[in-house]
Amino acid sequence: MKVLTGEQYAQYEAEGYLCLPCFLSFEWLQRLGKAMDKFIERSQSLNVSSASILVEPGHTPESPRLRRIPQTGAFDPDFEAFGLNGPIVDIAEDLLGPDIRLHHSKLNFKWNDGGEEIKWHQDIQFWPHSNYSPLTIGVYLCDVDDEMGPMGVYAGSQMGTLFPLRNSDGEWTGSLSNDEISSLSPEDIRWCKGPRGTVTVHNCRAVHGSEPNHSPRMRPLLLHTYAAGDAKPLTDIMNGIPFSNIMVRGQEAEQPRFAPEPCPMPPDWSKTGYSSIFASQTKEP
Ligand SMILES: O=C(O)CCC(=O)C(=O)O
Repeated sequence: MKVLTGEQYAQYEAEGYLCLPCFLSFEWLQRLGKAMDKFIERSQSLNVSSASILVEPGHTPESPRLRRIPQTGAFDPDFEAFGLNGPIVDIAEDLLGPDIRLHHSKLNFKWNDGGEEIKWHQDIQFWPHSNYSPLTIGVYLCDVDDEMGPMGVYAGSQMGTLFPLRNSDGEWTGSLSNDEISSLSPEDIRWCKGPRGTVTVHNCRAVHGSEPNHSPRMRPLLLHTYAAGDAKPLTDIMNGIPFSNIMVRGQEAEQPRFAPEPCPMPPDWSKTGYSSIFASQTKEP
């Protein structure tokens, strides 16, 4: 093991998530904080979203409301270095083994005074792979408390049902229905929060989400999804997208490994393009 303890590994296997308070070094937090600040500054010349900065409805140059930086490493060298070989890649190696692909990355801001909810969902149906190794590692770039919409995970849900993320008419919603949520036990929810530099890990099958941020403080969460080298993506959602689908350690497997349990598929986004979980969950274009 490079950075995790045996106990942490066992917890991830059993519960499908980890929350590691103050995992990141001060030096990394400085570098990532400066990178984040540059995007906030740049957003002050934008009226609408750009390729590198997605803004919330209500954003103005004078009063920025950032929603997300997609493909972080494509737009900033410190984000790039972090995703390719930062300390979170050691966490990925402990959990996935030596062969690791970065599937994608993003910085979710959840701006203060109303930053949006992310409804309960599982990730793998957005981008099915041949097996269920993919996991997402998050880093809070500010202190995060209960009021700020921390990410919540249903512990153990990675071993349960894979929900279709569609409504009763079969339309894609990108989230669990109320009936599906009520099949889960609320006492299993773990809210992942902590000081700046706290790291979260969740498996691609784990049911997770977060509430709106009504606090006066924004909640930036830098997210990277990694998969084992033998997990083959089954859709082309990330094809041609910079800083996505790249091996960061070891070798791609010559033969993918297929898990026996089938995965519900998302809509065919090959013509329209995929925009974001926010669009899926709110029917924004
Ligand atoms: O930003 C969050 O709170 C959760 C992010 C998430 O669930 C996702 O992007 O899949």
